[in-house]
Amino acid sequence: MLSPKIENALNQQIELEGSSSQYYLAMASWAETQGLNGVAQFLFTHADEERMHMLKLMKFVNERGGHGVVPTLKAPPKTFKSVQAIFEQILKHEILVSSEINNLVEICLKERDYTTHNFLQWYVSEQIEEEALARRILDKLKLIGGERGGLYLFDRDLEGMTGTEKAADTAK
Ligand code: OFO
Repeated sequence: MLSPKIENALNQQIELEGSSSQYYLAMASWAETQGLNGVAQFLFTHADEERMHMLKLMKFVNERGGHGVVPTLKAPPKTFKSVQAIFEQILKHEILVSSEINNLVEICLKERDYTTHNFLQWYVSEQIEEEALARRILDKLKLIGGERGGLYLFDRDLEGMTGTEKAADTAK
């Protein structure tokens, strides 16, 4: 059984994962309007992954006798400055998510909730991957430096990928 404190903290994380999903969805849609189909596809997939992160938490909360609440989300931005700006925001956002996961882990230890602590380890590993992927993509974009031909190839590289792992391989 979850303590009210842990239930509340997990519901806050549900909200954060839900807003990550909306955020990436907004980026994906903008990228598609710019003809950046590879970037768009990558971000649409990423948005789905964030929704899965939210659902996984929701199911866990319900299984443990709590109530996973569907969050009210703020509207994400509609437009973005550039592809590089998008990936800079993604890295910043993922660093924030990692720090929230770490806070959650700490609360679990303080409350001696080892079951939730164990469950959260999946998120701890996932955050390492997400931050590393954003950094690798950003490094590539910095190398390209806004050059159109480079951006075209970068976009083509991302096209056809369906998950962060595949993307991580190509972004190396
Ligand atoms: Fe859910 O990992 Fe990104 O935000």
